[in-house]
Amino acid sequence: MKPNNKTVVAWVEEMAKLCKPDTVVWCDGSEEEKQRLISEALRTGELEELDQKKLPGCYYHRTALNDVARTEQLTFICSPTAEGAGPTNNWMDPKEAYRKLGAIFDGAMKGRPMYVVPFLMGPPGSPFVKVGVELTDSRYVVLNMRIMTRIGDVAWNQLGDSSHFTRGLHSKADLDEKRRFICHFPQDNTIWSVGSGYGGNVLLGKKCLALRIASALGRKEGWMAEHMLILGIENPKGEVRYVTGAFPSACGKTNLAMMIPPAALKGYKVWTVGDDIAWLRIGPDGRLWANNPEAGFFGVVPGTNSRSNPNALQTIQRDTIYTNVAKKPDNTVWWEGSDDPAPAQATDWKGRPWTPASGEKAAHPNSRFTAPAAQCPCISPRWEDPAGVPIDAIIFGGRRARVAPLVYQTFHWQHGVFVGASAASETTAAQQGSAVGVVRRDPMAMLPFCGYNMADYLAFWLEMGKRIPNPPKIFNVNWFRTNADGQFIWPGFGDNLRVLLWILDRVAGQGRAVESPIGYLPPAEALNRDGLPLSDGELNSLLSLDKTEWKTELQGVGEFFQKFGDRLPKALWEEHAAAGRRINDWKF
Ligand code: GTP
Ligand code: SPV
Ligand code: MN
Repeated sequence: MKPNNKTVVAWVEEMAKLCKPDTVVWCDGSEEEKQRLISEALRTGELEELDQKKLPGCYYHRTALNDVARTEQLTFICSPTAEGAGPTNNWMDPKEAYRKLGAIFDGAMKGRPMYVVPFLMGPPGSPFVKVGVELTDSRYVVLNMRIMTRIGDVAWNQLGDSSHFTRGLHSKADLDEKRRFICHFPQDNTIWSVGSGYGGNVLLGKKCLALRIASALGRKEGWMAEHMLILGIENPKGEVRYVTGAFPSACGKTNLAMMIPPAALKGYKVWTVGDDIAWLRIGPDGRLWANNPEAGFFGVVPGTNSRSNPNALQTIQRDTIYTNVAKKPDNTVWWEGSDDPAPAQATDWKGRPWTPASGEKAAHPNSRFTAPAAQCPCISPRWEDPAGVPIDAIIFGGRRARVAPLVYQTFHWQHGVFVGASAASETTAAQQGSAVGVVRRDPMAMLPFCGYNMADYLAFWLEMGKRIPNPPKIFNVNWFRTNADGQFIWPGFGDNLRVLLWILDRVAGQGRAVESPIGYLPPAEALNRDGLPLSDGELNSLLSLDKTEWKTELQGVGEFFQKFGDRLPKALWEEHAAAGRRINDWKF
C-alpha cells in the first residue's frame, strides 16, 4: 500500500523515473502477496519449487556464476571525503558515484516491475528500531527481505510522516561485474546497489544498512552496530546470561548462536537471540544491552548437519529459500557436509549434471539458506524484547591455524579494544574474488562492514568503554587451531560451551586463570572436561603460546595500525607497546 508519507512518495517517483520500470508495486508484506511473488518467480525461473511434501514452503534459487558472494572490491563508502571512509574502505566521491551508478540505473528496470519494500530493522517498539525502504527489480530480493526483516505496514506505521529512513535502491541490471557497485552514502542515509543478485550485496537491510549505515549513525547517536551473534546461556538453575561474539564471515557465528550443549554438560541450554548482527546500547542500569535487528537467518549451508548444527537443520525444513546448493533428482537439496551421503546424481549449483566423480563441489562453499528466525527451535523467548538483552561478555575471534590460543580474557576494556582491533582471520568463501585461507587483519570482524574511518571506529569503541558504567568483559577465542596434520584440534561446535562457561565464570569473578603476556589464560583444569574427547597434550597445545609467533604477530598488528597514521588512537599504540614489552620479558 502506498503510504501518505510525501517524502517517500516523491523519492519513489524520482527513482522510478530513473530506472524506468514497467510498473511500481508497493509491497504490503501480506501472505497473498508472497504467494503471488512466488508464482511469478517460478514462472520467470528466479525460483524453482522443491518437493512441497518433504520441504514445505521451500524454494531453490541459483545466482549467476559470477555472483556468489559479497564483492568487497566493488563496495564503496561514498562519504564526502576520502578520509571519512578511511584506508580500509574503498571510497568514491559521492557526486561521481551518483553519476556513475545513475548512468547504470538509467532504464535498468525496463521490462520489469519495481517493488517498493518498506522494512523495519529491530523489533517493533524498540528504541533500536530503524526504518528502511528498498526499491528493487528482483522478486528474489523481496522474498528474502520478507524473511530477513519485518516488511509492510509495520514499517510505514513506524515511519509516520518522518523523513528519517534509509533509502535503498537496487537493480540486478545486467549482472555484469564491470557494472556492479554497492555504494553507501552515510551522509544521505542512502544505499545504491547495482549489478548483483547475491545476498549481502542486495538484501540492503543486512550488511549495508544494519552495519555500514548503522555504524555511522550509531557513532553519532551513541550506540554500536556490530557484526556479532547474540546468545543466552541458561545454567541448571535456570539463570540466563547473554554474550555477543564477533567473528568474520563464515567463522562460526550461526553455529555458536545455535549450539547444543554436549551430553555431559547436563542442565545447560543455549538460546539464540541473533546470529550475525547486534545493535548495542547503554541501558538505564549502566550495562550494555543488545538487540538483533534482523528477523531471519541468511546462513552458510555447507557443513550444516545433525551433529554440527541440528537447530539450524530443523529451522530450514520449511519456508526456506536455498541459494546455490545442489538439487537432487527428487527435488530436495544436498550439500557437502550434509547428513546424507552424496547422491549418485544431482544438479550442481551451476545448474549442470553432477556426480560424485565430477571432482567439483556440488554446492557452492558460500551457498546459503534464508529462514525465519522464529522457526529456530532454540530461539530465545527474548529475541524480540524491545529492551534487548544485557550483555556480560564480548568475544572476539577468527580462524587461526596457529598463534591464537583457544581462549583468553583481556585485562580491561582498553586492552580488549586493542585485541579486537588486532583480530585477524583466514579468509573464507564469503568474500568473492579473493584467495581463501589468507590471514588478514579484520578488526572486530568489521573490516568489510565499517561505514566510516576504521580509526574513528576504534576511537569510538574506546569512548564507549568510558561511557558504559558497567561494561561487559572482553575475551578472544579461536576454534580453528590445527595440528601437524592440518586437522582442527578442538572439536568445536557444542563443545564450545565449555569455553563459554569459563568465560561466564570469569565474569562472575570465579574461574581460575593464569596471567600471560596476552591476557588471562585458563589452566587446563579450569575448563569443564567431562566427556571431552581430548588428551592433556592436545588441550595444552590449544592453550600454549609461542614467543616467536607472537613477536611476528605484534609486528603485523603494528604494520596494520600504521595504515591509519595519526588518526589511530594513541591508547592503541600504548597497548601495542605494553604487549610488546610483556612478550619480550616473558619466559615461554
Ligand atoms: P556468516 O554468515 O558469513 O557471517 O558466517 P558465520 O560466522 O555465521 O559462520 P557459520 O556459523 O555459518 O560457520 C561457517 C563455517 O564454519 C561452517 O562450515 C561451519 O561448519 C564452520 N564452523 C562453525 N563453528 C565451528 C567450530 O566450532 N569448529 C570448526 N572446526 N568449524 C566450525
Ligand atoms: C557475511 O558474509 O558475513 C554474511 C553473508 O553474513 S552476507 O549477507 O552475504 O554478507
Ligand atoms: Mn555475517
